[in-house]
Amino acid sequence: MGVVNVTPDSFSDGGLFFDADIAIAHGLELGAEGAAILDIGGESTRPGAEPVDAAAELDRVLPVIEGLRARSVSAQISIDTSKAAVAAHALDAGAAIVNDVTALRGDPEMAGLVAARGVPCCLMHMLGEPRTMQDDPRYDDVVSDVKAFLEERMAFAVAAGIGEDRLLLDPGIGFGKTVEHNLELLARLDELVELGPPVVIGTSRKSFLGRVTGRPLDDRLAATIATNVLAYERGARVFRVHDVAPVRDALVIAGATVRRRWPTTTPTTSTTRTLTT
Ligand code: PMM
Repeated sequence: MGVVNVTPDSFSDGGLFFDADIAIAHGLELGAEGAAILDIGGESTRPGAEPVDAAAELDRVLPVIEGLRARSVSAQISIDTSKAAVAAHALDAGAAIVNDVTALRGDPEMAGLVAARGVPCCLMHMLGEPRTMQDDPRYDDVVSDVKAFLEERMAFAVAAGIGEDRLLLDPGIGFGKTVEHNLELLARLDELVELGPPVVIGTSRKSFLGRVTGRPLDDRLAATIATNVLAYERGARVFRVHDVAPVRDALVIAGATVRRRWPTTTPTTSTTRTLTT
């Protein structure tokens, strides 16, 4: 999953793709690099970020979704929003997945919309809200607490009419978590995989990588790759990243090693070879 943040203030790429044409070109590039999903977001969720209203968010994301669809991008488009009105228009414009960092808690209309449209939906864990989430987050046991939260949100989604087979789960790395919490979640990701739905992981360039390696924002690719490969090995299946090409290569070789099979072209095709020895 390649990230296209159409915001002036996102954590790592804020302002870079705020212009629709530049965002579209970037999305096409990530698609060409092998992204199966492009995650388009119009509201920053960085720690301390102020919310934006639906109209402003739509002005940012709709031209990008329409532009990508008009250029027949083969990747599926996911809309990163917690507002039902934004999701509805994005789906009308050709998005096919809803990525809701509030796990259907942000807007009372969201669950009904996702159920009615029958689209996949990512439920992400966040403690508190972006403005305050990094103010001394605490858990009894972070993995058990996040697991219980995701289980409860799954039940809520299913009760609202969303098929369990439409759900994706995400522990929300960096969303109300200390460095230790993030490391614990990654180390024990297999416990969240037990819940059933595919697990999404988003570590790309995040600040805990900088805290651990001492690297600035623009020098965290190696750390991003390491965490994604570990997450893959522990069962994660969707990897939300800014740098698609290098992470794709890392995941292709990780997958080939685990399965002893490898794709002949890109990870999005089904043609595979099997080792005979
Ligand atoms: N992280 C960000 C935004 N949206 N969605 C999901 N499902 N998982 C994440 O980890 C996630 C997200 C913030 O990262 P960015 O500002 O670098 O895009």
